[in-house]
Amino acid sequence: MDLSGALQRVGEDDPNAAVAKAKEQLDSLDSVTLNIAVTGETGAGKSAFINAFRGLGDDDDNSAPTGVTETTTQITMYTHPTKSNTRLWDLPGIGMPKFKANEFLKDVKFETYDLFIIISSERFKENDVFLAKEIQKKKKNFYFVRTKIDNDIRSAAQKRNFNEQQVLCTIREDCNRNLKEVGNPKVFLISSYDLGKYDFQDLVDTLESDLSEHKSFALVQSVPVCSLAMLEKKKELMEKLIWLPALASCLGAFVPFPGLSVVIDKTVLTAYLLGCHYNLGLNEKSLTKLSERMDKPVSQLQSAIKSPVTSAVVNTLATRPHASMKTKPVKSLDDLLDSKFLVASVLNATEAFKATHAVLSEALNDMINDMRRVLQVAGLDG
Ligand SMILES: Nc1nc2c(ncn2[C@@H]2O[C@H](COP(=O)(O)OP(=O)(O)OP(=O)(O)O)[C@@H](O)[C@H]2O)c(=O)[nH]1
Ligand SMILES: [Mg+2]
Repeated sequence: MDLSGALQRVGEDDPNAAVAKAKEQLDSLDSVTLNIAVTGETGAGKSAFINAFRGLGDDDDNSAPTGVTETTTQITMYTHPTKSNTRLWDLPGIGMPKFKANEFLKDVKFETYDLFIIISSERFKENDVFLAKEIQKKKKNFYFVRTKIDNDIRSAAQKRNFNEQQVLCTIREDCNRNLKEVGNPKVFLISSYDLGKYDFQDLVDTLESDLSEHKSFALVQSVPVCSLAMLEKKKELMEKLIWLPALASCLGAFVPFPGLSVVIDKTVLTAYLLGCHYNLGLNEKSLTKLSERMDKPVSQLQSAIKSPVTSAVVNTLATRPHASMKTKPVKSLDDLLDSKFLVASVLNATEAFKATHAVLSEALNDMINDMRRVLQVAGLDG
């Protein structure tokens, strides 16, 4: 996209006003809230799903307590660790002694939630169908998730003539049998302990297409990079939006005298790149989580990170130098950006936008390639 395309997107002819508008739009993208309610019977796997969605393990700090004994007894909100305006609500299922159907309807403020996920680890029951109908009445979307699929596959694999697709198909049909009354909705089969498998990606795709543009952006930003397919999804979204920080960073670029040196707002670029780094799962916490899950040393995953931009982000974030960086000097993100703009000839608004767009695209592409290599090393590239 060139400058005139970007100006058209924000609906402004005046470049200076367009920059201000682009900043506003970036802020509003950042501040949009997404409220996902997760409900289902006790032990169904609500809390484990919420933890997985937040990229946390069940034992992490701030994770939702999980267990075989009844643990969720009141509505609890969990914010996303890096995207605090994505909220997951742990809703005890209907039918629990403490949460009878009429009390549930009274207590649950339907308008709070953008969508409902109804979880079961078995067949869906009368209460699930009842709830879906109530949600339907309130004109909200609901999605059925059949969880703990890894358990089903593990036990089925013990049998002769095991065929994974066949097992999944049988579970799906079995679930659907009880959901005819609510219009035969699609049932998403997932394992909270392996989101890269089964229907999690399909669930995210479906939610994304049902949500408004801003909310779907919040959704895709917050889902963990559990597979190569999820990484590609994030890449697509980030590339689609790159024109916005590119335009927003053209601060002072539009001086009316051609030939005057222009100013690029590095704080916008830096904030955007730091956000991408988190969203792609390149931050230390996410890599540690991935290393635990895939049983690979974190140093091995980190060795897949080759781009100067990712190293510069890590360097900018680090309070102490990283072990792998002690040997080679690494630029800060600020210095790296300076060196990129030094080679670009930025004399006017068109060139300023071209330069910020190119720098952001290249940096994003480098980070995505880093994450692709990390996934390969982790064994998640299949
Ligand atoms: N194998 C496997 N176990 C799971 C999965 N999801 C949850 N579990 C286990 O199932 C048990 C119950 O999960 P929770 O997430 O605590 O269930 P819950 O719906 O929050 O239960 P309550 O809080 O009692 O309403 C825990 O022991 C989890 O470890 C999954 O996808 N796969
Ligand atoms: Mg729970």
